[in-house]
Amino acid sequence: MSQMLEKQLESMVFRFRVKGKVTSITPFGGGHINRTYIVTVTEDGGKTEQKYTLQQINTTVFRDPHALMDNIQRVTSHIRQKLRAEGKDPERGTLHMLPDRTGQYRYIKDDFGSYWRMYRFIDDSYAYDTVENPEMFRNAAKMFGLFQAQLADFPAFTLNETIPHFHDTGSRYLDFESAVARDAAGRAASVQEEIEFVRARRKETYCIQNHVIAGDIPLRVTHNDTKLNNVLMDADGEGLCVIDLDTVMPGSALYDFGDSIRYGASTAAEDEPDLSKVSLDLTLFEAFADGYLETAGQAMTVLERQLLPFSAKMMTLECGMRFLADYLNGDVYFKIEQADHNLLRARTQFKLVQEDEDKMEEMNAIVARLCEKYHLAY
Ligand code: ADP
Ligand code: GN1
Ligand code: MG
Repeated sequence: MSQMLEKQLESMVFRFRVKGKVTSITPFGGGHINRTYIVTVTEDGGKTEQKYTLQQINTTVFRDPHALMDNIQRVTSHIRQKLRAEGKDPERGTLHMLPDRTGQYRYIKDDFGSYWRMYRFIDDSYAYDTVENPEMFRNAAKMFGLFQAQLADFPAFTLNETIPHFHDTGSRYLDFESAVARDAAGRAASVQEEIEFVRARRKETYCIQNHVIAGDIPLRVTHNDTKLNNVLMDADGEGLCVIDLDTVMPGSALYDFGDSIRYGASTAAEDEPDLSKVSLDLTLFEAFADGYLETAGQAMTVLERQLLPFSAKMMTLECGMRFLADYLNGDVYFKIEQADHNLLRARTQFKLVQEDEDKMEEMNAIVARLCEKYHLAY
């Protein structure tokens, strides 16, 4: 990091309500959208130390940062109240956003038009990029399910849609077809096989959204980006809280479940080039479904429970389409580290979709069995 950037970041820190001396600023995390820095601030000549995460919001992706921060403020306040009522520590159970110096806003707009926010860093917490064992995945599921349960009485419709049609897979399909038609980067001819893979599944892309519109599936407060590394765990591997709340919006619980399976139940990384290493691990699927049904199952409807396995396939197909569309558009959305990064990502997702299809019956049987375990209608 250049010295100039470090100075800029340091002056940004003190535009929030923070006292002391910045002793380090380090880029952190491997997200595809925002930029995150860990900031350490000391006071009393180094006697006390507090860490923060400073984040630059990607305003190309999130066009209304005010609306986004308003969502986060309201959702974290709601969870904080719940935790206090249960005698739990809100400082470890949800994110704490810092106000600016005036106390009026919870973000800063800098001279270049960029938006910044700061959270208290939750000490002794761990975020994992890969599932190390089924128990870890089960604990993450319990946290995402708990998040759902904590917000069950929050009026979902009052939240801002930070990215309209975010998990509307049918609308994502139309975006994908536009990208193919425009072929902005001249890459369509080289990915015909992948394009046809998506097209063969066009009809299914409308399924979940149609149920939501028809009212068969309830609108809930959903996280919408339920990767494993968006749950913080403590040193014993127990879940602490759900983070990365930019995409919290009104949505379906199926989005959260499906996206978690997409990312966490895969045997390989999202950008693994060797597709023979990419498959769906049913033990991990079961661990997640178990944890999720334990904390959120009671509040779910029968149709939601029945569609859990299908949601894994849909969220995976959707993400693959988004990666492929971005590849066709010339890599304008997701951060990339190599020229074909988005194509590699798309290919792992399509391999997983194939796996989901091959193992759909087994996934359905697992959910049916777990519903029996938790005495839930199926
Ligand atoms: P991104 O959009 O880059 O995924 P996140 O908000 O998920 O951004 O932050 C990236 C990483 O930073 C997380 O996976 C986690 O490791 C860490 N992190 C973020 N906020 C906190 C926090 N308040 N306390 C501790 N760690 C955090
Ligand atoms: C992005 O920011 P990050 O890396 O947690 C994306 C998700 C995708 C994910 C794929 C706002 O999430 O929707 O599923 O990449 N977030 C946004 O890894 O588009
Ligand atoms: Mg994240």
